Amino acid sequence: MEKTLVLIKPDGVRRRLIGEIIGRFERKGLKIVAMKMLQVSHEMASHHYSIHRDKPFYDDLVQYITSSPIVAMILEGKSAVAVVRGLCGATDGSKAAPGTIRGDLSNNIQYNIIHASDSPESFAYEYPIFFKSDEIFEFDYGDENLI
Ligand code: FUP
Repeated sequence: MEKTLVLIKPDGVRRRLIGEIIGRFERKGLKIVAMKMLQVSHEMASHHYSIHRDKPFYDDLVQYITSSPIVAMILEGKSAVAVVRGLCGATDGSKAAPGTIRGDLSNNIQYNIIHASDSPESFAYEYPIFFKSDEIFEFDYGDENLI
């Protein structure tokens, strides 16, 4: 089964939206195989966002993701990368479709609540920044035949 990394960013945590967001993933049938609350360091942020290093918004992005705790999780499921990106919606909350997390909960491109890996390759690069291998679980919910 495919895995993807999700970060509930500082605005999502500070706006008390953790439960709302996790509930959407659970209801979709994704499996939470790792989860923690943590403070992102400058070093972690620069590693995670290295692809954006030359962008004009890079400094603001690093300042923001390190400004207060986040919730990181790894979700597993069929086509998890594409399914979770679809649930998140477009990057800019003011343009994201209603029904998506950003479309329903954000109206801003920077404060857009959530990060999700955009490819299996991105997941492979990103997840070790946040999780050690023994923090990722293998288990069955028991409802897999119904999802
Ligand atoms: P996404 O894959 O949808 O999370 O978006 P990107 O990888 O393109 O951008 C990463 C983050 O940079 C976004 F979540 C928000 C921020 N960003 C800006 O602040 N301004 C921009 O113009 C584009 C992205």
